[in-house]
Amino acid sequence: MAMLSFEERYRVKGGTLVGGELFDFWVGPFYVGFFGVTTILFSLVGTALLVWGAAIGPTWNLWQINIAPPDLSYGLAFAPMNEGGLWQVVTVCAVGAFVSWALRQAEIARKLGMGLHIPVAFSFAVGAYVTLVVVRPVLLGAWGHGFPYGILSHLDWVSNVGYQYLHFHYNPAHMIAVSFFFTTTLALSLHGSLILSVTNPKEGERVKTSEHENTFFRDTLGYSIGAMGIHRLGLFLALSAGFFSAVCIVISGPFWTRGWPEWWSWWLNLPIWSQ
Ligand code: UQ2
Repeated sequence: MAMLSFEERYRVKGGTLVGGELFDFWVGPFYVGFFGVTTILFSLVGTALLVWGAAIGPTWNLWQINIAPPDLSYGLAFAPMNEGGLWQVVTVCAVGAFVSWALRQAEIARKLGMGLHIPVAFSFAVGAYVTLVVVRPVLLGAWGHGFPYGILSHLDWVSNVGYQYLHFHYNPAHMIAVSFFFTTTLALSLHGSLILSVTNPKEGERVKTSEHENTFFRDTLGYSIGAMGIHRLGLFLALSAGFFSAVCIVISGPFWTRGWPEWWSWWLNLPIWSQ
């Protein structure tokens, strides 16, 4: 079935979480819905505020524009607009837009009778961002612990926070997150290359079958994880990468304040080493 006629047939009413049939319509190819409207509103307001912040700031240089969180002395209070209040409102808009987007995905999945895997997966990315700009700052008692919105400034923030713990690569959750990121690229490179190798043959040759896919990996590794399995593995690896990234930053400060290399002294302090 041609894609466009499929879409026509599956443009069904219902499945909405909020607003009944009020926003239950399409504009061109796009489903609108209540959360489409809130996504647009939050993104437009947030983007306009970032541009306003650039306008009242010292530079239009795209790399150097910086919308910084309030000074630590403001704690968890509201700050004046030009002293970090802008960052606070932009953060509300960003969280509002990301959550709206996840709920719009959920509504579309419900309409199509699909599982909620996509909004659940997207929620891990949103959760990592919320951990950085809400959860960790709240646990540390000041919005000033959020990261600044700017291309170079957020890189400086990552570097500074890393050095605050001497050597962030000794953070055990960071180690796990990095391992999951690399394993994700391994899994997708195996899967992407396998699928292209069987479905994109030379001119005049036949497309190969799932038996070819299984046999290739049984011949090389003695094991094939299967067509469903590789996607379950990929989702698990990717979500774990995002999850452990959030864990590694939220434990830095709230649960461990010294250098991360020192955390490993638990190993040297095991009773088995004492004479
Ligand atoms: C596979 C399979 C696929 C695949 C891939 C494999 C037919 C189309 C890539 C091979 C994957 C394995 C053996 C798991 C590798 C483990 C890690 C942790 C990267 O068997 O089934 O389906 O795409």
